[in-house]
This record gives sequence, structure tokens and C-alpha cells, in this order.
Amino acid sequence: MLIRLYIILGVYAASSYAANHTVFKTCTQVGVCNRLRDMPSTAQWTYIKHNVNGDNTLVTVKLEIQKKTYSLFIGLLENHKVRLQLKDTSRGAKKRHEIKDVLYPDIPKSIRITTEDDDGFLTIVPNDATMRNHSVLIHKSPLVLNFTYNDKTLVVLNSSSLNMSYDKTIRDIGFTVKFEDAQKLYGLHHHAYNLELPDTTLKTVNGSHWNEPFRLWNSDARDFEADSPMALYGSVPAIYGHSKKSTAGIFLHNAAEQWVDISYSHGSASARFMVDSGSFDLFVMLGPKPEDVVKQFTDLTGRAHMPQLWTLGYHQSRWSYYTKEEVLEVVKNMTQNDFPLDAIWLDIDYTDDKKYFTWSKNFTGEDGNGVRQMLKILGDDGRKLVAIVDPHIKVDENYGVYEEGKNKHFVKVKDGRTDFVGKCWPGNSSYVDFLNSAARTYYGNHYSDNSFNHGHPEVLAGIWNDMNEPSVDDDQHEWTMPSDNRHSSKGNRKFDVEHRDIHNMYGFLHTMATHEGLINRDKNGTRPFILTRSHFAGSQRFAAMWTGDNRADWPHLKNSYSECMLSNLMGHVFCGADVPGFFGDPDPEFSYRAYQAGIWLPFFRGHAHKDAKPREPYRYEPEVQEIIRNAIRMRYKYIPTWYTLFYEHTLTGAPVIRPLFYHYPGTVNRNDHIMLGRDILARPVFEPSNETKTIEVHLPGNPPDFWYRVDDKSSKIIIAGTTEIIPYVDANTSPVFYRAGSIVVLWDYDVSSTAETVRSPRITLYVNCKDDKNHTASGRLYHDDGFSFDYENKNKHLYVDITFTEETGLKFEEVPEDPDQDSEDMKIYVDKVIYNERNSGSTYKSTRHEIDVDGNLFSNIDIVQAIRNDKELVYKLTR
Ligand code: NBV
Repeated sequence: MLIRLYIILGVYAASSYAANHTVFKTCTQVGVCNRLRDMPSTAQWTYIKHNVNGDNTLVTVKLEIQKKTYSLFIGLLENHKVRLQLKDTSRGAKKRHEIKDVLYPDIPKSIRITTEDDDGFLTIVPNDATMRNHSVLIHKSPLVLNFTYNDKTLVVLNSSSLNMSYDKTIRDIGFTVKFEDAQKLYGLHHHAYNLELPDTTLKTVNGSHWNEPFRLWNSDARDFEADSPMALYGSVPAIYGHSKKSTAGIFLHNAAEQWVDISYSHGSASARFMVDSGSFDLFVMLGPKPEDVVKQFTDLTGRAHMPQLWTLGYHQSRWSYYTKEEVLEVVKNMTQNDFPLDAIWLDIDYTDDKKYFTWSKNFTGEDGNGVRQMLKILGDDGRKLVAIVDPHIKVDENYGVYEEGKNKHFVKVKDGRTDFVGKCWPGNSSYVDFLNSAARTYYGNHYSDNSFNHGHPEVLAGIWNDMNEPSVDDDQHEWTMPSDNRHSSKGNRKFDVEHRDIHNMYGFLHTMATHEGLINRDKNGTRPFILTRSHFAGSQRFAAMWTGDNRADWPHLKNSYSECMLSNLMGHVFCGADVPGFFGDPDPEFSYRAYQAGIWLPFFRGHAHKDAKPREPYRYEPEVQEIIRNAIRMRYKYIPTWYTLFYEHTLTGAPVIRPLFYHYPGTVNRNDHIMLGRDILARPVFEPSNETKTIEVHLPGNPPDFWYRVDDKSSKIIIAGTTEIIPYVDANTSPVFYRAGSIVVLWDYDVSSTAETVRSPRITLYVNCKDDKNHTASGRLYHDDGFSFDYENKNKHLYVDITFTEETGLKFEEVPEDPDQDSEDMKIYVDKVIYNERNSGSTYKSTRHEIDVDGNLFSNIDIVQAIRNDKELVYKLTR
């Protein structure tokens, strides 16, 4: 055993300073990519006939190629989406695996359609004349499919690039999608790269040699390089084509290995997919605005439920805190040094010999009560604990979880009978077959107190699912399991699915099991919090994700913004990156810049590799501590805004953080600018002071719109559409802007954790007036109990429009789209109102009036208790 463990650790240690490219393959080393990348476009698919089903919701087109027949099923879906499924229907054709569970269970059904068959063309349009703005236009020979919005073709699938082969060992799918109108392509999350997908068919990208397609193959890519197309931990096979005029998207509902080449030419862009196996099930989303495509994609893959409020605070982690005393000590030090903190995290070493759902003696103590005592102390202090639980189960006859799973719930080798055994942290391990619903239940049940034995589910409030690509210590198989391993789609009876067909959704299924386990453990009373490393399209329904083992350096820090903005556009809103970075011992300047940047990502956790020097915030020099403290405190101030944006995501799928082009189509993308919702723009410092002393900020929009700079005392106004050069004056500089016309809601006071605020939420309103006659501004605020599903099941929440005009004063009204809210118990107190106003006659300056609502000026408004009981309640604050 000792020797085995030594070998595993040896591999991890050896690989700890660069991704291991001898392990991960390049395109030419992988069959499908090698076969399909340079394949000449000669395939000729011929239309034979078509028919429409009885209720007019599906068109089946019979096609032929090389004497084989195929069926192409075409359905139009509500809200401008099309679904295409291509199946080999020739005699004796093998069935391809069709993945389940990824699509949101209530995906909109196909709508009724009408076809027009005319002279070489077949057109499919919605029956309902009001939906007629989207259609499919099929040119029969040679076969070309055009997807149109308002009679303009946005997406084209050209059959000459379509390949589908299936013999004993090969089951490739290849196809090219052209975005007619697109200047930029975004998508194929997850890679550590800029937001925009580069042309991968050119020899040089960013000045360096790069001729690799993007790869989607979930990998334990520990110590991955920044700015690289290498496959990382998760895969979202979707692309959006964007230009100032329109945005359209595609989503390939397939969880097998994929390689994708991107090319741009003459105002359009193409993506060439090369897929190892599985089926052809393609969704086309016709936008036409960025927010429409995101909505369409999340119609298909679902939306996250509300996070618990505490999860939006600061999390402190390290590989590892080894004893309960150490855990309590870290929390005590955070408190004593005035760093807000909501959760402390346990990495693998809390377990007994890496057996998940067990505790080491360092936590249980001699009397066995240690875990309960620790959790009680943390809970009384308003803090939560998150513990890691990986998907591999130690092979050990004396370990109940293993004994219960063996021969039943684990992935099998190729023979479909023998449990697969691979190496990971515990040495020999078997891997839970999460495709199998019985196995998911078996695993999920172990989160209960009966098995995990923690006694305080309300404090052990989060679970961290790591190593779920799945990671196996095997160089021959790119640190994962063999592709010919077998899973069972039918509850233990038959191991009928090859791993290759579901590889990219293994982590998704892992979090599905954990989510179900936590829902059962907490009797559906609490919203589960799970952090996952591996993810797939739709993972947002179950877990938050983080970007994995980044390095504490400037390129990785910068990439973290693109990674999370893209994940947000692809439905997965709860994204973060290790702060200040997993590997390395960063200098103080880098550390505080990483904290200043990290606060603007939805998930905010400090974490470090076990070899890194301890670097909890209180370990820095006092001046550095002060900068980090200010950053974390700033994060807490914005929690009401984060929470409101998360709620809006549950309604429409809208991203929480956004790149500039989301609200301002066609704006040149900046990877270092981030928008929190529509109204807040942050541009932290990603440059070391020895390299540059200024930073550039581009404020999007068009004059007469403008932005208020709010992070300093300059009272500066910046006209929309201009680029501002900001000298970064000191370490505290981290520019933030509010859009004129917005109302931003903050908790403008210092807290030790969100628990403190939940008791009596007191808000400050930043009213950022426009320069119009009435000085108008508006914003929204959401509030609920912070933890339960009552916000959804019983509508117990408050969601209000806040508007200001000089005439009417400040007004709170229920958001009209959310009419059934039951906000009776929701109390929010307004502490302060701060008006930002442009100085009359001055182009560049503003004035800020701070009004203490509890103070003299407004003593008549015994302030501002429980926004509404009746439909509308107006607080007139006239000046
Ligand atoms: O569990 C140990 C680490 C964890 O700290 C990290 O965050 C994960 O991404 N884990 C990976 C396994 C080993 C990494 C070298």
C-alpha cells in the first residue's frame, strides 16, 4: 500500500509545474480528429422524400448516401429554436447511444409546423403566423439546410461536410456549421483562453504557433497553461455566432469526445465538429440578440436554482486543513483580523484514509464527538463547512461504502461484468456508475447523517465534488478511464453503454447524484450547494463550478474572467477561480490584485495547493491585509445585487456576469472588463506595477449615455463609447463604474458573515441619475429567506422595481412579471440613499448627495420598513 501511494503522489509531484503534454494527446494522435480534419468535402447526401407526422410537429426527411438511408428528423421549438436528429436507418445499422438527463426535463415541445414543397426546396415554418419569423429552408440537392430569422439566413448546415460512419471501431460524426452573419464566435467552454474563439486553421494565433482544434474531452488537466486550447475539466458543446446585427447559436447534444476547428472568412464564421461517437442531435438557436440566445440555450439545458445566501460570501479553503483544531483556528484568525468569512473547506485529508463519507481521527477525536463539536462551534459562529467527496471508492473489504457498491454500482470493464479498478487518492479504487439511477441513489444516500455521521446538516452545508472527469492515475488513458469501460443505463441489469459515449457528462451525473442526496438529506428544505470541477451543458441545475488548478500568475488570473464570463453565457452562472491561484507562492502585489479581481466572479474562494506556503488573508503584512480586507468587504457590499441577479437567472437564464457585447452588441470584446448585470462595470488591475502604470477602460454605449466612476473620490463622469486611461494611483485602485440611469443596491456596512445581515437586511440605494429633466433612475431588488425552496414553491419572496424621478421621488413596486409574490414576511430597511448627479454645465464631474434616511432630513419616513403589504407603497423622498 505504501509503495502504491508513493507512486501516485510521485506522479502528482512530477507534474506540478506544467501540464503534462506527453499524457494529453494532440489532434493527429486521436483517430477521429486525424480522420476528419482534412477530409475533402465531397459527400453527396440526396433528398429522397419527406413526411410530416400526424400532429404536424415533426418532419422526417429520408436521405441517401452511398446506398445507405438515413432519416433526418426536424422539429421547430418555441422561442426560435430548431432540433435536428440524424439517424442511420439503413438495414442492420447499429444504434447510436442517445444521452439522457442533460436536457431540462420540461424542454419546450415541438410546435406545429407547415411545410412548403417547391421546386427543389422544402420549407418548414411554424403554423402559428405570429411565430413565423423563424424557419428552415432546405435545398434538396445537394442538401443544404438554412436556418432563418426574419427571412435572413443566420446558420447553414452544408451536407457536403457531413460524415457519419459506423463500423466495428469507428463511429465518427463530422459536420460544419456556418454562421452567415457572424464576426465572432464564442463558446466551447471550458478552455483557458480569451472569450473569442480564434481561427484554429491558421498557422499562427496570438503570435505563437498554434494549429490545434479546440478539444472537448473532460480532463484532469492539472497545472494547465493559460491561453491554450487544451481540453480542461468540463465541456459545453455550444457556440454562439455574434455580430452587431445578430447572434445565433448551436448546441450539439452529445457527450462524447469532440474536436472543433474554427475559421473566419469574409464576414462569416464556421465551426467544424469532429465527434468520436454518440448521436447527431443538434439544436439551432436563432436569437437574434445575445440575451435571446442565452435564454434559448437555457430553455434547453435549464437554469440554476437560487443559491443559499451564504454561498455568495467569501470561502476559505486549502489542501488541506488537517485537524478540527486547525479549522477552528483559521476561522478564529479570520474573525480576529476582521475578514468576513462564510465558509471553511475541507480537502481530502479530513477522511479516514481517503474513504469518502468517513472522518479521520484528527476530526472525530478519541471520544468520537469531535466532528459534532466542531460543527456546533462553527454554526454558532454563523459559519458553514464544505467537505470534499470524490467519485472514486477505495477498494477495501472493510469499508462499508465499497462493500455495498461492489459488483453492483460501479463502472465495469469492457466485459460488462467485472468492476473497473483504477488508481486515485486511496490507491485502488472503483468508480461509481452515475449513469445508473440505482447507483446514484446508493451514493446520494451516504450524505445522510446515518452514514456520514456529522450531526449538523445545517452547518455541513456544502459538498465539493472533485476528480470527476473522472480522474484516474493512468498515463495510457490520459488520466481517465478506458473509453471501452461499460456503464448501465438500466439500473444494474445490463452494462450497455460505453464510457466513450458519456465521458463528458460523468461529472454532470456525479453532481446529479449529490444533489439528489442533499435534497433527501435535508428533506427538500434547503437548496443544495455543490461545487464541481467537471461539468457539462446543464450542470448549472445541480452545482457551482470553478476553473480548477490554476496557477497564481497574471495570465491565469486574466483568463479566469473569460472562463467565467463564457460559462455564464453558457448557462452555468455560478463560476469562480481559486484566489489567488492554486499553484505557486505569489508575491503580495499579485495576491491583492487577485482578491480585487476575484470579488467580481460569482463564486469567491481562497484555495491553495498543499505545497504552497500558507496564505490565508491574515498571514500577509498589515498593509497587504488591509487591501485584501477592503476587497472582501467590497464583495459583501454587493451581495444584494448578486442575489438579485441570481434570481433573474432563474427566470430567464440571464448571465450574472456579462461581457460588454451582451448588452452592447458588436462592442469590441475586452477580456478584462466584467459587467455585473447591466449596471455595474468593473475593470480590475491585471497588470503588475513594474510593467505598466496605467490601465485602459472602455465604457460601452453611445453618448449622451454616461457612467459614474464610483471606486474613488474623483466624481468623474465618463461618456459612453469612450476609452479612459486610468493611472493606477495606488494598490487600492480597482475601477468600478455605475451606468447613469441605474439604481444599485448595496449592504453598505461591514459584516463578519452573511449570517449577520440575514437578521436585519439594511440596504443603501445608489441612485445614479440620468442627465434628463427628471433625473430618472431605476433598478431592481430581490429578497427571500436565503436558504429554502419557499421562494419557488410558495412564492415567498420579494422582487421590486425601484424607480426614481425628481417628480415622484423614490418608488418601490412589485415587478409586473412576477405578480404572485408573497412578500409579507420580507423586511428590508433602507439605511441610506446616495444620489449621483451630473453637475449642470460640467461634462466630466458629478456630485454625490448622501442622505441618511434615519436622520433629520427624512425623519417623517420612519424608515423604510417592509416594502409593501398591499400592491404598492411609495416613499416620497423629495429634496
Ligand atoms: O483534493 C486535492 C486537490 C484539490 O485541492 C484541488 O482543488 C483539485 O482541483 N485535487 C484537485 C486533487 C489533486 C490536484 C493535484
